[in-house]
Amino acid sequence: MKNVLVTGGAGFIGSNFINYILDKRDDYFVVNLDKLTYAGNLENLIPSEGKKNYRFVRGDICNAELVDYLFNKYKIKYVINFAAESHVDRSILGSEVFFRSNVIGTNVLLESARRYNVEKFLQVSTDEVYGSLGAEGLFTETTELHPNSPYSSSKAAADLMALSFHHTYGVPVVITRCSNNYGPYQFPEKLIPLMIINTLNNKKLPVYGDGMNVRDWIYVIDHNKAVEAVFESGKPGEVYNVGASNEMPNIEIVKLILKELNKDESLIEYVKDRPGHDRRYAIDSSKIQNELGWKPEFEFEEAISRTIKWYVDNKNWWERIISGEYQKYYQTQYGSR
Ligand code: NAD
Ligand code: TDX
Repeated sequence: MKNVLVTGGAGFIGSNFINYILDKRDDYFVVNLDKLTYAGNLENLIPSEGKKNYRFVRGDICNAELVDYLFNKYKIKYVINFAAESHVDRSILGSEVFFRSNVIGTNVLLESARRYNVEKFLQVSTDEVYGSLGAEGLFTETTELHPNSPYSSSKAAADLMALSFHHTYGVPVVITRCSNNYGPYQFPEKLIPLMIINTLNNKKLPVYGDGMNVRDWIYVIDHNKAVEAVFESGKPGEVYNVGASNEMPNIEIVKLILKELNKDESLIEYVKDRPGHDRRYAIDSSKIQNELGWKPEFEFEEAISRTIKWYVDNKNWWERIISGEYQKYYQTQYGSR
């Protein structure tokens, strides 16, 4: 049995990971430590609830006493750290909590991992640590780090700290740097779910700047299979880029959502650009493909249609979310449109 502490498992990617891994394998005992911030939602984990090899603990990864207690109680030998503040726009509105959770929290986990001699520590990171690309080229694992937002700089800091724990103390750290994810259970502050839900509600679709910023999209299950591959076979001290070679300008995604939902493009509204908005991300994932045999399996056209359908079919899930704190955030970010 692998006793794994999965942090941030009530968020978008973490919950998809737990549901996926517990469905597939019975040799993982998963302890999910999540603070349940605005982004954490236990409804995402209904498929895993009640499984004998799953426990949920509500708590903060910055709480060293609690983290240490959990390592001891559950004989934790493995960590997968998804927990983070994850939204770039929120990091621009206020950065402090990003450095607390993403940097201090990672430090607390690494300290316990060191004391309890863990066998693998997987830090879930992002392609945003590399900064922005021009019209050409791809991020490789040796691209210089150049984070541009408070969010991405906190993730880069955590990556460097994790690698230093490998170098200094021999903690078997591995890092994944993935591109933009989409899929079920994504909080509707991110581009794709926000645009789907606004379209369904006949609300304006706020496109930043000229809409020509490019992101490289991957279906969340492909990301999670990459996390599994790096967790199982990644070499300590190494970084693995994860992406599905699917670059698209934002405006194309927005138009595709409108088309799938049979709505008119007049809903599109170009709004003030995000400050410091990175122009283009694109990932070279040949290292994980060649060394660990992972490759993306989902075709974008099929997986985005399936994702849109999920939001159409799961109105209850997102209606509860957008009726709460979300309204306050929406007003601050987008005004009363
Ligand atoms: P999310 O915001 O949906 O979920 C984050 C989860 O972490 C939430 O459940 C939240 O409650 C929890 N959390 C936050 N602070 C915590 C703390 N201090 N202690 C315990 N739990 C805490 O984020 P996501 O999109 O699922 O991203 C998960 C991870 O993947 C993050 O580390 C993010 O940087 C990384 N990532 C995300 C993407 C993407 O496209 N969403 C791409 C690459 C990497
Ligand atoms: O209302 C919007 N209008 C708009 O034009 C929003 C929310 C976004 N955008 C643009 C900004 C980006 O160019 O869409 C693109 C995607 O934006 P987000 O969904 O906020 O994602 P991004 O900033 O690219 O970061 C995401 O990918 C990398 C995740 O949020 C991070 O957690 C991950 O590390």
